[in-house]
Amino acid sequence: MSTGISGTGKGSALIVATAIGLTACGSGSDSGPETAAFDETLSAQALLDSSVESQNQPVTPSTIIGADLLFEPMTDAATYLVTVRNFWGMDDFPQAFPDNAHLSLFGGAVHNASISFWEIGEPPSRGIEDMAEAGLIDILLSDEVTPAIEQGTASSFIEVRQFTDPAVAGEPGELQFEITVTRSHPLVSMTSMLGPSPDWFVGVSGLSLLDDGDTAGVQGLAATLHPWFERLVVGSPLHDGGSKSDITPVMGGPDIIPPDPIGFVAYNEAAGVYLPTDVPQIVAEFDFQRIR
Ligand SMILES: [Ca+2]
Repeated sequence: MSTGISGTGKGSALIVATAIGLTACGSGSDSGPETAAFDETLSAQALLDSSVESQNQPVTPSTIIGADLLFEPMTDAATYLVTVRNFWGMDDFPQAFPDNAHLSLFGGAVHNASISFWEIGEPPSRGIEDMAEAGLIDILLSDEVTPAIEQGTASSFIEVRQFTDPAVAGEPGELQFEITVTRSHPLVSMTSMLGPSPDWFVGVSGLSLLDDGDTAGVQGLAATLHPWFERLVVGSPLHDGGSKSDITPVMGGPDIIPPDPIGFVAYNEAAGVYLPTDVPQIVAEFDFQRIR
């Protein structure tokens, strides 16, 4: 039985919402997390609790209740409003917190399972390295996403040339943009440098906007059978791109050649410094809300 809390299958983030989330969450005040120590489990449970209350009947997260859906769940295409929330701020990450803190440009692709642009535990591509070190997305888009589009494994760019503000007094910085996915290309990979930083970034890799429910892992096989999420909220850990060795939020520093595998870095509150870690620390959130 599904719990509604499942991994992406790619290890980069945590899925916390379900196909029944949108109307149950309401459209009023933002009930999102206020700190970097966001607990995805609580958030998911809150969504599920409110879903159950509003429908006054027990549901499982992958249950589709037609009357509560705003959009036909089995369409070929779905368009989402993506809200990025940046939790990186002085209050929770005080060590050398930069005056010009931001998330840099967002780059990536809508694609299928035949291609991957980055993975935890794998060294970064040139495009991902440049994104993580410099905040630039041109190599990623021109040398990696463009060939994928030409080969049919990707359907479109994700290219958002805007910065996202840091969190201030518990309020995350926000950025919004739209993406359109299709059954042939239902996956999203996108990244943005935590700026300034040596090679730290946020993002998702191969995140499916189809609700795989209990059949996760066979999405290619069963894509036609899955509904689109009405809303999906994904926490992004702070990733270490593996190509720079410094560990304070400052640009540049010594190179690691060849690059280490992509991993995690986290602000250790007790020590008051950033440290390499195997434990993901959420610094941003991507909220996918279906709008068409
Ligand atoms: Ca590094």
